[in-house]
Amino acid sequence: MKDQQDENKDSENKDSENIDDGKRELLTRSAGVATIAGLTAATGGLATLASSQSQAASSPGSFHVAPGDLDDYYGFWSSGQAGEIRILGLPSMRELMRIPVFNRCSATGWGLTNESRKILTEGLLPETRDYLADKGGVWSNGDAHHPHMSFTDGTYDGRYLWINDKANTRVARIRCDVMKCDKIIEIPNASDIHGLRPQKYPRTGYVFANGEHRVPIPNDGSILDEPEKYHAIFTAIDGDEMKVAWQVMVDGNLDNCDADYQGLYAVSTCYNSEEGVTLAEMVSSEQDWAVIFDIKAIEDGVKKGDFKTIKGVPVLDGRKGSRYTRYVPVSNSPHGCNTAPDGKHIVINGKLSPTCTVLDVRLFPKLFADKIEPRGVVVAEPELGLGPLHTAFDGQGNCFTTLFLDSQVVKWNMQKALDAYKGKEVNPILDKVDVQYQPGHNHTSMGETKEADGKWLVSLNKFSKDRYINVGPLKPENEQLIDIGQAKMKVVHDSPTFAEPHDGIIVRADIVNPKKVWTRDDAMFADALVQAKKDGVNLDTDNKVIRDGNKVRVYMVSVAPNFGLEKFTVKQGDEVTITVSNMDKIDDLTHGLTMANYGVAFEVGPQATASVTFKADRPGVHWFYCQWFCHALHMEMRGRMLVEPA
Ligand code: CUK
Ligand code: CUA
Repeated sequence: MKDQQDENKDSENKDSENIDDGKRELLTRSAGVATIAGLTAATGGLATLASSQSQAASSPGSFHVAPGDLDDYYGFWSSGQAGEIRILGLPSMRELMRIPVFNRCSATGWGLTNESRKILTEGLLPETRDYLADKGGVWSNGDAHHPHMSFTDGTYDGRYLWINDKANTRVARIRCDVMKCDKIIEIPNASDIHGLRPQKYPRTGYVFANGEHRVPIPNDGSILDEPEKYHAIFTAIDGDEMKVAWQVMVDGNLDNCDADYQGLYAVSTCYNSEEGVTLAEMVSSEQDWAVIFDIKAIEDGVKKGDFKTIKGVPVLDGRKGSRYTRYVPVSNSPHGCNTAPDGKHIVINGKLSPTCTVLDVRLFPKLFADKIEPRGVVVAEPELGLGPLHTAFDGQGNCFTTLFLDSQVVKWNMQKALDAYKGKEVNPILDKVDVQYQPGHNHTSMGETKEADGKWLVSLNKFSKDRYINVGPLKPENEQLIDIGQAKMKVVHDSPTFAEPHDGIIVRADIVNPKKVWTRDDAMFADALVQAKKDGVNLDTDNKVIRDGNKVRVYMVSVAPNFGLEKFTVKQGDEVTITVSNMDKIDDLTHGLTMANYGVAFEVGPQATASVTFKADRPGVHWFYCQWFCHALHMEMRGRMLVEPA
């Protein structure tokens, strides 16, 4: 028994050593950032509040989902530089599906099929399309940070998800009925879309997207090393049309954003109010801003023509002094921006400051009427710990903030923070729990809606270090499930994940109702249907080869375990389009088509049609086969493409 205790103690020590190492490392790395060193002393005392390291006992709110049982929530996770969206089940934290968006996908053919290439190219700016012309035509990377669902009346409605691409300045939409991306647009005049949030009320509506990095507008080479002429842009996208509705030019740059529950305002965090281009310049000032956008005033400005049309979209001037914006001073380099489910408060997370700044949206009209100073909308500023990045909510007045440098999540009470700001002697901090290690985003079940239910919190930790058996120098991230159903938070599950979910949302399962099979008239393959009609082909029944000059269109039906054609012949140099319709009606009966040694592979879901076009420039016998294990005779589900030498 004693041995056991010693062992536990040893591993506890090991853990805390590792945290300290991490902290030290990160602090040293940011040594140039003078403010951080100062903050250590300021908040050192809080460390004693940290709850115990031991997390051995299982939680009363059970996270265990037995084999065959279903999860209560969907998790929609971003994947950072992997460029996709992942669907998880919660509380089990099992990864259920991946939705390719900004990446290429070997399994589904995303980026290769005609249907996906249309989505990946139709929303590009003409100059980007030109740039990509000799590079395969589509971007093959993305940096997906912020997945958020469409809202109706302050809560999720299960229609769409939107996500940003920081790498190539895009915003994508995912249809939740089939869990596939159906639109991607490149945002003009901005550089590197970061923060993204849909309007919560009355419905989405606008999707707000922050251009993070400042660049010349237009960025055509006429201005280069003159940073004072760079700008950052706030964009409102019409989420139904997937078109830019309007843009607002701001001072400083933009980081994260959120919308209110009234449909009147959006708020963005702004770091680099200094408008610097080097690290030292960007953190030189003690103060940055939260920028508030007055949606109605902006819409009015658009109506009245108070804008410049740049690259086809109305751009309004929202720099300081504009009637469209207000700049609320907050401490240096704020990061997360989170609207509380009470509909009244927006939390600005300090990052370099150990504090969060709470804004009261009910005071915004007064601010825009110039009846109060910008700081007049600040109603609380609790000191929470080192490196506050993002805040989530339980719907019962409590907030959960990730502390990147402290490797902790802190639970604090909004009312107590408001009282403390008014001078009452109360400590808003209720609890702290260690997480492993360095958390970025966190999210509570339904936490960004008015239906926040206070059951689960997930902390998305950037470092896993020693939590898993070593897989080499590149380590997984560590996502931890935390039971927040009781006064004290409890970490109940570790879940490794590949690079690098920044953000996720946890949606009650009853809100999301995807189809089990496609419907034959789905817009996703409407073009294939049009072409088939022109060719006199019935996609549902016909197996035909149509020659049209050096273009060959091959139509096949697939029904397990058969392709409709056992072979077809083309000439070397032909442009071949293969269109496959999966006429199996059974739930989960997916087929695929892989053309051997041609780099061609794609998924065809039940009742779906998918197509791919390639040049048959390699003569010989090429087997095409189904790569989705579909039947006892799956291996036999294949045929030949015979390519006659030129
Ligand atoms: S950002 Cu990554 S941890 Cu892109 Cu939402 Cu804060
Ligand atoms: Cu069809 Cu395997």
